[in-house]
Amino acid sequence: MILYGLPVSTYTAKVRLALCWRGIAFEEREPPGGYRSEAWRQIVPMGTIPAIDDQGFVLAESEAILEYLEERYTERSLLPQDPQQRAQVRMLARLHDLHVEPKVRALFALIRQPQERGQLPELKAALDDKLARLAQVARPGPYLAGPRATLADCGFAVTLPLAERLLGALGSPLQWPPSLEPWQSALTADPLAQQALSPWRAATDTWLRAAGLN
Ligand SMILES: N[C@@H](CCC(=O)N[C@@H](CS)C(=O)NCC(=O)O)C(=O)O
Repeated sequence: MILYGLPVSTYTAKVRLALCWRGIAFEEREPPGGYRSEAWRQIVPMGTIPAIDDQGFVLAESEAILEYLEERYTERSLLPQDPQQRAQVRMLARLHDLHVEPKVRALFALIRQPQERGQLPELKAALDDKLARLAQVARPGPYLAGPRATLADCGFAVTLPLAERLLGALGSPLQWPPSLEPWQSALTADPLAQQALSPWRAATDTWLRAAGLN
């Protein structure tokens, strides 16, 4: 199994975390020519990372990758057995990709372009609203969908610490909704999660330092 991605990429970290939680051996490579390049678009036409190559089967889109891994490998599944619980996990995973992650990604412009930082209060309010909504939907136990990690946790485990890191660097610390605090503590104490996220954390720190932030 090859995972194509970059250390700083949040969606690469999402898939890396699933691979680590599942115990699936993989080798990580950078996309040939870089993401968005013509060379990479010959392999993944949309030019995005991550993608996997499983013995010649190439697949992009993180959620499709995670679902493929569920069907291809049965050990240490990240989906519950019960249909309603499975649906709840998938719903949370989509909330991440469609609603929460874009609000975190919107902060990237403020890191890259200091002249944009006047937008911080507005962008932070939009993110706070999404987190409050997430806290209404998810009842951490301590993972987002119950006592064990599921597909629902993979994206949020990257994106919410990233939001905390970016807002801290921009001088406007994130206030976690209280019901998400046990989830945050569970991830911090989860060795596989920490191992999977460490390349991404280091790359994020490097990115922020290069932008003159800490
Ligand atoms: N929906 C895609 C999103 C992946 C994504 O946005 N990846 C970023 C890096 S974290 C990327 O490739 N950006 C380049 C682009 O969108 O052209 C997925 O889940 O894999």
